[in-house]
Amino acid sequence: MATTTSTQQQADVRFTQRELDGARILCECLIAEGVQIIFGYPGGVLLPLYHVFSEYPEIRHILVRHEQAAAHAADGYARATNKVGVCMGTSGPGATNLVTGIATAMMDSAPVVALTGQVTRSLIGRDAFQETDITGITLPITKHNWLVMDTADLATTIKKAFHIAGTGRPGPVLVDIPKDVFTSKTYFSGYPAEVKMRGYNPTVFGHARQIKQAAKLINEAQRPVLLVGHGVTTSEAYNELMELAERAEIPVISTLQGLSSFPTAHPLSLGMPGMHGNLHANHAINESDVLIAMGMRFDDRVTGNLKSFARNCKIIHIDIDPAEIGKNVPVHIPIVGDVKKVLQVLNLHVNAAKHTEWLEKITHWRGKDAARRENEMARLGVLPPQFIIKTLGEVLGGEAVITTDVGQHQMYVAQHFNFRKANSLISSGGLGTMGFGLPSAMGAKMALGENVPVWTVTGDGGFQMNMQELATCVQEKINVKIAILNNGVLGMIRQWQQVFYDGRYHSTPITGPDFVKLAEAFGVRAWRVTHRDEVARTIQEANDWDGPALIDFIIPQGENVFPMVPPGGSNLDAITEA
Ligand SMILES: Cc1ncc(C[n+]2csc(CCOP(=O)(O)OP(=O)(O)O)c2C)c(N)n1
Repeated sequence: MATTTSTQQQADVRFTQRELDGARILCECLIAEGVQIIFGYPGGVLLPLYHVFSEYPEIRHILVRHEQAAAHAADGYARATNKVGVCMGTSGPGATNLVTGIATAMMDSAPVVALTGQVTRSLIGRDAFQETDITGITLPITKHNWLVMDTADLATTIKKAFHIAGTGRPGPVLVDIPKDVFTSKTYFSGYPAEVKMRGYNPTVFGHARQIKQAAKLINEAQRPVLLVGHGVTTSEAYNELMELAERAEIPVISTLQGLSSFPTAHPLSLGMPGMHGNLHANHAINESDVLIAMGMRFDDRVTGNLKSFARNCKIIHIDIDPAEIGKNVPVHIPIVGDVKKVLQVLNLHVNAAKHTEWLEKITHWRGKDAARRENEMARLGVLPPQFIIKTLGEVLGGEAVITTDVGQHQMYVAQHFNFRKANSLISSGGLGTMGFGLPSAMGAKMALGENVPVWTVTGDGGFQMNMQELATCVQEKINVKIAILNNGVLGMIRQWQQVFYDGRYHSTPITGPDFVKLAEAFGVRAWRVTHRDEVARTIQEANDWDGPALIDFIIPQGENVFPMVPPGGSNLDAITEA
């Protein structure tokens, strides 16, 4: 009897000790998950959580100036490290402000957990103040989402959220938490060690027979081409890709997202294909007999008109997401699996080979392309954007990570930056989100630390979409560098108006503030550059500056990105001047 009582008493003590409110449970879970940084913005329903944050100094909360930036920053953090990035917003407007960032992460397969506050459970469905059905809104742009209706479900839901975001094909996951789920208490037995979800079992190892078939096809190929995308980065398959390319002497073509997975200067690198890609890359795909596509999804910006894309070859497609296989192009050998794991086996079966004739043909095309580029550089004025990007690559010497916004400058980076470091380009390719550049750079910088310079290259339009984040950089001491290619227009849209809409430039001239004064008003060091001679020196100075810095490069208006494949056109019909 006495023994029973004492056990009961002990259990009671433990019970009360481990009875926690939802806010503290969430913090315990995030710490157990290894979360060190959350990009967020408070609001009424989140206050119980912000109230307890100071008890958990392991978690650093970065107060952004707009929730969209929180989502992009979490995305940048995730892409830079392949770890899950975390962002947070309050119910209603806070949650909807996250939406663009969540959709961006979804389209580019970035692992993000978005936490949103929700109105109290009893108010859900009553058009309560700041109520939004955020799980409904984000259903098509998340890998999965939950509304947590019971504090007792919080820990397992968070475990599942991180698991889903970071495994298989990475992607964003949203967890919506009502205010009174944060405040009500429950017994917390610790963060679950593992999670089982019926119906969610990503296939990681490719099918052995298909891998062997693929190797046979590669061994017999006369004109093979590798077409690599973001999946190489997410699975960190850089060495395996290099081994395959060099052993079997196969040229490597990269989508925008795959660009930094293979060094630009490598003799086998053909750069980017597609709408603004290299002509020689498009020709090589067209004339290849075996196309080995991996971790890429045959986006229309890559393929151009599908009727004329890769008509003369057999296609091997390696991708972790089975839904990608056969979605846009018919595939001869489908391999579902993680690119790294598949290549590790594939490489065992691929023979050493030389493709001298094939490479000579490509060299011939490449020569024509190089001549076109030289002509382009020669005719350009005092401060051409192409020159700035080339110089940026030279000054930074392969150390830096570059994020971009969306527009002409993004394509100049893709075409002219010399990528030497694996996973050094972070850009919104799938959704093409203006405003991505600065906040994603903030996330990447926080992830990578002091030794890796992080630069964002942005346009004067895109920068104005999230320039308020300069304040975040100053308050939180985030040492990012910003290069604005300032042409006074929404350049890429103006280019389309020039080429396809008779040059009627409606709503594309765009004014901006004096970016140098603006930066200084925020407490950011800034320079204006108007001539080639100042470019290298100023980049070096900004890079060496111990704090956030901005360069306003005044570039000519009306400069265009070539080559350019008209939308819906064949990649072989690229135009090279307007
Ligand atoms: C949020 C958003 N709105 C609109 C667009 C359409 N868009 C694509 S490029 C572009 C112009 C970008 O101009 P700027 O930022 O000045 O860069 P530039 O093209 O001049 O380098 C626009 C409006 C977009 N991609 N994202």
